[in-house]
Amino acid sequence: MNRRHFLMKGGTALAGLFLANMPLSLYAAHHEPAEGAHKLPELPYAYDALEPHIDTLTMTIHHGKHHQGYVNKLNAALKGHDELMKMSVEDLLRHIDKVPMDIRQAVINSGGGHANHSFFWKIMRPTGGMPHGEVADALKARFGSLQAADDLFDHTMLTLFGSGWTWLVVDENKALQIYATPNQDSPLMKGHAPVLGLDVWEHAYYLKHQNRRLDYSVAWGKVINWEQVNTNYVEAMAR
Ligand code: MN3
Repeated sequence: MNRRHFLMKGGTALAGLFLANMPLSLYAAHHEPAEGAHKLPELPYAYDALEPHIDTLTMTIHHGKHHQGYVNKLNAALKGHDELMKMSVEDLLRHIDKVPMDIRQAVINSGGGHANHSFFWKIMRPTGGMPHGEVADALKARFGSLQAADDLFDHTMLTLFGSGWTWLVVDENKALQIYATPNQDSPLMKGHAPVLGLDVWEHAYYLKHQNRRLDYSVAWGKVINWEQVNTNYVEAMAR
């Protein structure tokens, strides 16, 4: 078997080299601002910064249209619920059983979409890198090796039917788990803390990779911000 080393593929700083010469303003300038407490976070890098691994047009639409859409729908769902509107989206999801039934599924979908994407942008960066620190040690201890963790993550991602996410989380017993969730369901709803997550909706990869989900995961493996992933792990263990 040809092993792909998705978690172990060091990144390369090729940002910008393959920048398509396209009018970004056509996409970026037309965000509809959300009415309400929740806002679209700025990306911590430019739309073209993850090229050639994650392409500029995908990033532009994914952040400016899809993520903005989740923010807008979350604000719309919470309209008139002033106490809920004051809560962070993470706390809403952690306490989803307290959200009234008539808006609960909307908060799961749109709040989950907002939280998941806000998390996702932060665990990528142009220079990628290799797993290191406490999270690398924990992956080896839990799954036997980084390769075994990599294999399980890819298998979980490839066998997810339909749209959803693949996660590495710290569970309620402070143990690492790898699993998939459907749609925009957040691990926060189970009391789990996300450490690493991959968006496996087609909008995340179809423009560049079409139906080749595995190619997408390999490309993504080159732009993982392992500093942030390690921070996520350390903070989850300290909670
Ligand atoms: Mn997405």
